[in-house]
Amino acid sequence: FTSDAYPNLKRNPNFAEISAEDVAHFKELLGSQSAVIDGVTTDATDDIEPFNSDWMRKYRGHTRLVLKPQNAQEVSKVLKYCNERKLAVVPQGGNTGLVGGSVPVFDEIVINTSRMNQIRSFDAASGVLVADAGVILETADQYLAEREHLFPLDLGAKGSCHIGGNVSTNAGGLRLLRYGSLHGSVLGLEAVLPDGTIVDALSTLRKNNTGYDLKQLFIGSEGTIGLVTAVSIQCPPRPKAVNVAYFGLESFEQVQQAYLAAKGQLSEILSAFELMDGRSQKLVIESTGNKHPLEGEYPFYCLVETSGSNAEHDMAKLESFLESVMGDGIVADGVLAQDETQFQALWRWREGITESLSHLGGTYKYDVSIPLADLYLLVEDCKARLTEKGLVGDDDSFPVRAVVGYGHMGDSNLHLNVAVRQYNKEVEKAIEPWVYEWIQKRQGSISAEHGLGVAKREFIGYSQNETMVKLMKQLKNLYDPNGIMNPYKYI
Ligand code: FAD
Ligand code: 2HG
Ligand code: ZN
Repeated sequence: FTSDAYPNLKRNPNFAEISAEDVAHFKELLGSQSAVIDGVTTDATDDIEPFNSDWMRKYRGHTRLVLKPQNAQEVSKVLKYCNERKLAVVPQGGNTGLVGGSVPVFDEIVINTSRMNQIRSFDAASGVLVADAGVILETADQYLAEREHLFPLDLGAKGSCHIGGNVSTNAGGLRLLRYGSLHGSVLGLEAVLPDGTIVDALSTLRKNNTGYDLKQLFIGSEGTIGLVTAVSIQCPPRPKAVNVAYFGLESFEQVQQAYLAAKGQLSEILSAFELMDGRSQKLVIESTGNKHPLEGEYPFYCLVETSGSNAEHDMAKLESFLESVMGDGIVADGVLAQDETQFQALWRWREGITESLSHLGGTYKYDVSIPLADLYLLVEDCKARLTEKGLVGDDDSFPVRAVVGYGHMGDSNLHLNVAVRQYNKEVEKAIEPWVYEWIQKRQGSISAEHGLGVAKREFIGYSQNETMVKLMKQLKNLYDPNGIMNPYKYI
């Protein structure tokens, strides 16, 4: 999978190589013998493999050292030492990132946040949660559920990803439409700069106009300027009633009409509007063996969720929405979840796509933001291009197994995924840079929510102009003059 993942990259000779003295030093820094077993892993055995390999098993690094500090003070000591020694590092949370950003490219030290996993405080009146960066998203949400609140972010990787990783990638997820971006809900954070400075910006205030809002720089910076050690976040009350509808449509034109109708009719209770194409749903059927909720087959499916305070009222609204769009011939067929089990089952048709694709071999992923009217055209054009080049087909002689489109319709965010039997340069060349040019022509973004990592590092220019890239480089140099933080990635 990985032999040619980084054809244009060479190890930066300015970085030092880890010595036995370094390892001894880290062992001393991270505490007693028993803590060290967990805290420093030095064997290049199976144990270290998961830290070197990304979720897609597409990118693989060669670290021999994983450090698991327990707090900002330990991170500070580790980073200060690395900075002085010019040892390059990669911050790593749950390692669910989809752009190869969370694993080393060469021998960078992995600083994993899994032992920084404490909830620090929660204030029910304000809804502000303060937690360590290594708290797993689902754990944070369960903690909040017990207190009738909700983490304002949800995504398919919730069982593994860390909230520090979420903030560092500015993850979008399934309900951004309702709860907004982390740039709005994160109130503060604590981070450590490469020189060991602890940035205490862990404010719990909703409003704070006292100078530059520096915390925003860490949101989405993918570990390139510092390591986030804690987050303070505004959490809404948990909705008392959550309902979901799943339906099939004959055209993308109708998908847009249904979205418009949902916004108009469900307005304040609308909490998700997700799009899945027919091929993506067939893949879920093939990999799970589950029976599809609708009888007929359609080229498009949508999942609509409402979250409100009155179950009966919300259900009546959702029923009347479904009746109206079916009556108007916009939606061909649809179902409503009648209980929690059906609710979860319907969501799995959307959340399970990434996992289903992973069973096919490799996947080229394009996480794009484009004006709504053209959202699905990208999938059609890509399919046509690969067909014309003789790369897609049903039997084993064709390298491409599926071209699918799905995503967060409500955010104009499409996930174009091209599944291949194995990673294949001919396929990659047929898609890139064509796909980026296609997006640029429509003033879109080549990364709506997953970030740039190593996968999109060369393509930032398709979405950011020279001035913006220059300013980013200046910021990077200011925060990380030795360039030790997540090198070879986008900046
Ligand atoms: P990692 O993968 O460990 O790291 C991601 C990046 O952040 C790396 O560059 C890393 O160096 C950096 N980083 C991690 N922790 C820190 C830290 N504490 N300080 C500084 N830098 C850090 N993403 C979405 O936006 N929306 C989705 O709907 C979505 N769904 C997904 C579904 C599945 C099944 C999978 C596998 C992934 C999905 N993702 C989605 C991508 C991924 O889960 C998110 O990007 C997530 O936020 C990454 O969190 P993590 O803890 O796994 O971070
Ligand atoms: C989703 O929305 C995630 O399901 C993953 O962002 C998308 O795998 C992908 O391309
Ligand atoms: Zn997504």
